[in-house]
Amino acid sequence: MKVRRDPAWWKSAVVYQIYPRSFADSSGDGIGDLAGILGRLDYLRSLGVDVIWLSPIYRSPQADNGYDISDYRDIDPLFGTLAEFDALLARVHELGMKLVMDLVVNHTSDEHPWFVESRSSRVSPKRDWYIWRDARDGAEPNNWGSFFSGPAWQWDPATGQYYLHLFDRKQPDLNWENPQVRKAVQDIMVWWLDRGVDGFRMDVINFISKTEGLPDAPAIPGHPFVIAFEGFVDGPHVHDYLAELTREVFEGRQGDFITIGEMPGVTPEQARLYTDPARGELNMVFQFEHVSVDHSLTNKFDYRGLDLVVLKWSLHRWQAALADTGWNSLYWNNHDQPRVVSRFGDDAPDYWAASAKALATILHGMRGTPFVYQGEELGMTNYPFRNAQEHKDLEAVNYYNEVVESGGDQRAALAGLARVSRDNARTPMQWDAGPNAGFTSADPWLPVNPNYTWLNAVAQLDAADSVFAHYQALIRLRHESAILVDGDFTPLMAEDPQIWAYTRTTPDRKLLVIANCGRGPRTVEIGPEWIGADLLLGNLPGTPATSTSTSLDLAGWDARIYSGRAGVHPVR
Ligand code: TEU
Repeated sequence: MKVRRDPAWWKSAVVYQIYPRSFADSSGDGIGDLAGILGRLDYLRSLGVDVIWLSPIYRSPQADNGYDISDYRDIDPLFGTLAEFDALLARVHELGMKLVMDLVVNHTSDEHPWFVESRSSRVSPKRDWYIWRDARDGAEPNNWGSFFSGPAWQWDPATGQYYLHLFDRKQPDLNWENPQVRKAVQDIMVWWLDRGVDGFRMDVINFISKTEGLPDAPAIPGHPFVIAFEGFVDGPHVHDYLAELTREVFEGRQGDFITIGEMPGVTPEQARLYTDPARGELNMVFQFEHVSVDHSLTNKFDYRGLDLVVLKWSLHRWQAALADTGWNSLYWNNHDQPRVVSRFGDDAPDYWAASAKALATILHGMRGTPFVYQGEELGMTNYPFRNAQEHKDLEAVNYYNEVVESGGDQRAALAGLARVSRDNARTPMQWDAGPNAGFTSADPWLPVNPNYTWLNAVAQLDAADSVFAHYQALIRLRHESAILVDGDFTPLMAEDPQIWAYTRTTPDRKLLVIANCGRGPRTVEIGPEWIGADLLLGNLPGTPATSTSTSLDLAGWDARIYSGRAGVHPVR
């Protein structure tokens, strides 16, 4: 019998992101690798995730930890070999999971042969594969700034022009207007799909089409270079390029694939276009609004603190925007974001576990595909940074140097870095209480968070009330409850600065997701319709299995999911 495949299988899936460098080191060089991942697949299977997304493992000079690729068809020796990749992929499939590659094609490494060729001469056949411009008045062609500080242009003395790099100078931007570039990207994707991978997470894929003429961004006083979002976010041809890519790569191909677009600055309106199935572009996008609410928009290290009402407003408006058309990705964490329990939760000992579980409950109760970033399922926290030398990430290092050089406030810069630095997410995975948290037998490339002695996988795998067990339960719920996938989303108490609550409803069922996002207890009126509702999941011991009143008494960081039947008010 022919099994009919559901093209939208990813709507009920949960994705787990691995940052290979920090996951598990089998070779004893202090850096995680593919064989290390292979050895930990049973752990992921027991967590229950469906899809594994690997941050880049291709050959790379590692200027930006692999987001600078010099060969798209090979594995970096740091991580292993193609044969080890094949073995990993085979085992992932045997265990019933899927594997997604990170596709970084807005830019390459400056050491990629395409760029080496492109910079070799102004008449090189690959000159037009990148974005080269003459100087303007003896300086940069426009005022665009790099995400990693300084201008987005690098002077090339040999050929007397600048090239564009929205990220590091070792990450030159490809020129997607050139059809040969688009064909080359399609060929890479086909090559990996032929190898058996199940899809792609596409890095900054809404940056690939730049505004005609590369106009200056509106100036910001005191800043010679500004990140010119208007110049490259959701640009003029991006939808055409993505539709073409999807058509050329996936049309007629058998299998269950997933495509996820990473899209800083994307608006809900644009996200709906990117993910409208009728347009054939992408399955889902990562938007950035909810991870931008606690810092200044022009300087991410200028930390402003959290306003829960704004955070709720943001995620809720994305739920509404993609309710009828399109699809959300749901995430708190990835390799670019500080740890959520330290950021939006409370990592003090008494509240650490409850707040990690509460935030997980809120996210996994929403409509969209949840993503879990390695260590999040253990409630891993931010690293206790004390000085500038502890930061390894080029974004942090460049920013700090810029502050020092411009005579800025170094103390404030360090405080901001400690809160927001990407290295918070990149410390090694905490497997056990042994040396280096069981991550490596050597010196790890980035220090292990000192709390690994009690915060580790082994300590949690045996405990029924662990953060890990809570993630397991949430993932199981996602698989078992169609209402979590399809149910309508309705926010409650939107203006409450401490309670996060919403309902999910289908014609015959309803769920209430409610969390107290603070230390102080709260009594919350939820109305008679929830009397008799069953507790599907809670995060504190002793919560009654059924609600018996029109109000709930919530302890600090109490989070619950109740299940009721739509239109039924049982009388007790
Ligand atoms: O990140 C895109 C991005 O714009 C930011 O999230 C970035 O991490 C930075 O914090 C901006 O301040 C993607 C990757 O996820 C990131 O790791 C890469 O460094 C970047 O693209 C370049 O490839």
